[in-house]
Order: sequence, then structure tokens, then C-alpha cells
Amino acid sequence: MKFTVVTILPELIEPALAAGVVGRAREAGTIEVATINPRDFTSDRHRTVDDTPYGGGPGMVMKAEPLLAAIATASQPAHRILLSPAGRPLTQARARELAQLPHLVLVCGRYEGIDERVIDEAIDEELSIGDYVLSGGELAALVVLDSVARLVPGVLGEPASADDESHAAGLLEYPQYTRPPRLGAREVPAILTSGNHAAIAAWRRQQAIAKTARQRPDLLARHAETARAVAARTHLALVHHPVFDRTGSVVTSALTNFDIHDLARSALTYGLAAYHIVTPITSQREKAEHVVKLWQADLLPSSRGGALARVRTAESIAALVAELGSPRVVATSARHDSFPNLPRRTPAELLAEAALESTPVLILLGTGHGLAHELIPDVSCVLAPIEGASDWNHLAVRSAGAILLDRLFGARG
Ligand code: 4GX
Repeated sequence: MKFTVVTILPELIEPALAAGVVGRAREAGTIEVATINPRDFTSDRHRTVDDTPYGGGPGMVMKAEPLLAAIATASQPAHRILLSPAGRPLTQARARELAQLPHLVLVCGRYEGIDERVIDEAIDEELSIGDYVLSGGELAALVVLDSVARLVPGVLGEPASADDESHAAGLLEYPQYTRPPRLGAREVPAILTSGNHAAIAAWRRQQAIAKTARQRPDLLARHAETARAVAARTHLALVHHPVFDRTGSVVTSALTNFDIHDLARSALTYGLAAYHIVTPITSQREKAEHVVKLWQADLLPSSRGGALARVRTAESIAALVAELGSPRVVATSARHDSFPNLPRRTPAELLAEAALESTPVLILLGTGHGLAHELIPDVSCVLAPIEGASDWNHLAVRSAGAILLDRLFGARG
């Protein structure tokens, strides 16, 4: 595979590519790296590559002609990438795709940027290496080159080492150890010297999930396998008591058909263990059970494995908590002032915490004007309210429930 770096500072690029994995791959001829300097495509005495911006403003802009000539010389043909803070973020997935291509041209801007017409005319893709500002595209080009080159077949010794690692599986790396077995008071975890390969693999996986949960809950939230595993032990409860009415009194709200149906279907869609309708009123529970039976017969005659058996009723939150063993109970609220002493969690943080445990998760959705928090013990955290553009949350409980489930368990882009 070939890389051509278009830069007015080739001396910044060259030394970084002489050593290590990339240096060896160049020596072996597995990859080829060249640089092209736009300054060599100028015709004035001062070899000018920059000029003042039209419309005014600070700094300088890279001129179009030398850059276009350099890119044209570099690309015969090639996929042309501009490094820019305005590009799409580089990901391991994109690096893997780029490693399939025969030739990448990496265009490095300096100053305030480059004439926009160069992008229109001669750039196929803009890439950013992160949301911070560099003094030029060269270090970003080196990052792209390094991350792509090591995925080119033959560059890394062992073909397994590129897949096994961080990000390939959507998780951060497990911790590594080498001799000596004891470093001061710190010993190598005994399991790694046990010789039990299955146990070592399981331990490493658990460590990788724990590390990801702690450092990058956002990454873990995109990890489909984790989301599925947590969803499968998550219970959703629609709480009709104790809830507030509009005046702040604690009441028992009435069952509504829409809430039974819509939340049951959301729960099924996101693969939850069960959906529970919680009301102390026996006739209301009977009504809920009746509605579910009708629906079961009506909509899903061939009901795979009794999917709707996953809609259940409970007399109280306490009864449900007892039935589930010791679940992690999570409250939800549209208001910032309910459950005032409990920690708030974003959906990604909750998923990350739950991934580290094996206990069931019970998410409480309040009907009426919300859960009567003073009367609900055993809650471990509160999911932060859904923030819309207006200052008041007008969502129906079934809408809020669907949004929360999607934020917790939905597949991301
Ligand atoms: N990930 N910079 C590029 C100049 C520039 C601006 C606009 C082209 C268009 C960066 C990043 C980055 C700073 C490199 C501005 N060139 N590049 N440079 N972050 O911050 O890629």
C-alpha cells in the first residue's frame, strides 16, 4: 500500500516514519511512503504558498494553485484525504476500510486552512483525529498513516494481534503484565499464571468491560453485546402507586390501555426481560391481564415462546422487588427535584454500571405526575430527565419510556 503526504513541512513527517512498525514495513516494502511539497509547485521568487483571506480576518490561507498541483502529482490515482478539525472523526472502523485501498494521499493544511476550492476540486474525504486544534495537518496525517498502515496485511507480525485489541471488539484493552511476578507490593493476578486458558479469557473480558465502563461509558453503550445482555435482565415497571397527582397528593392512578400496549411493545422491541404493571387495585391488575390475553390472541396468534408472557402485573413495587431478588432499582423522573439524595446517571453510565453486575435491573416509570419518591425505598439511582427544547417535559410516560429504552439499549448510528 502507498501513502503520499502533501506537506510544506516534510521534515516533520520523515523522521516519524523511520522507526517502529511503520519503519520496518517501509524497509520490507509492505508499505511505501512519499512526501510532496506544494512549495515545489510555486513559480514566484519567494515560493509563496499562503495569502491573506478574502473578506478579511486573522491569519493566512493556503493558496489553491500550489496545493492543487501537488495533489495532482501525488494522486495517480488515489483516495485524497484532507486532515482538518472539520472532518469526520477517524475511527478504527474507518481505518480498517482505508487499509483496503491501494493509495492514500494525505493533504496537510497549515495556517488558518486552505482555499475551499481545493476541497471542492481535489479532496475525496475530510478526516479529523479529534476535537482539538493542531498547528497543522502533519501530526494528524501521521496518526492516520500509523493507524491504517498497521492494518495492512503483513505489517504486524501476527495477524491476530490487530483484531484482538482495543476497539476492534468495541471495548478497551484488558490489563497486561509481564515479568517480574512481583513489583514491590504489586503481584501479577494469580489467574494469569493458572494455565486455565478459558478462565483467563473470561477474566480478560470482564476486565475489559470494567475498564470500558469506568473510562468510556459512551463506548460501552455502543457495544451491542453488552446492551443485549443487560436488556435481557432489565425489567420495566409502570407504576400506578405511589404516584403524585397534579396537586402533589399521593394517589393511585388509573390504568390506561395505551400505556399497557405501547410500553409492552417497546419492552419487546428492546429485548427486555419483562414489563410489569404495578397497581394495588386487584380489579385493575385483572383488567391488565385480560387486555394482555386479548392482545396475545389477536396480534400474535403464533406467539413465539409466549413473548407476551413477558407482560406481568404486580401489587406493589416492594412485591416486585422481592420477586426479582435484589434488583438494581432505577427511578426515572421528569423533574430534577425528585429523589433529591440519589445519584443521577446518564443512560450510558447506567448501562456501564449494570454491565459490571449480574443482578436484574428494574426501571420504574411513574404514571400521573410522577413517582412519589418519599414512599419508594431501595432505589439506587435516577435516570436523568429527558431534556427537550422547551423547559417543561410534556412527554407521555409511554413516550418517555420508549426514549429511555432507546438511549439505553438502542443501536447507535
Ligand atoms: N484533526 N488541524 C489542520 C489547518 C487546516 C484547517 C482547515 C485544513 C482545513 C486537525 C485535527 C487540526 C488544525 C490540522 C488546523 N487545514 N486536523 N489545520 N484536529 O486540528 O485533523
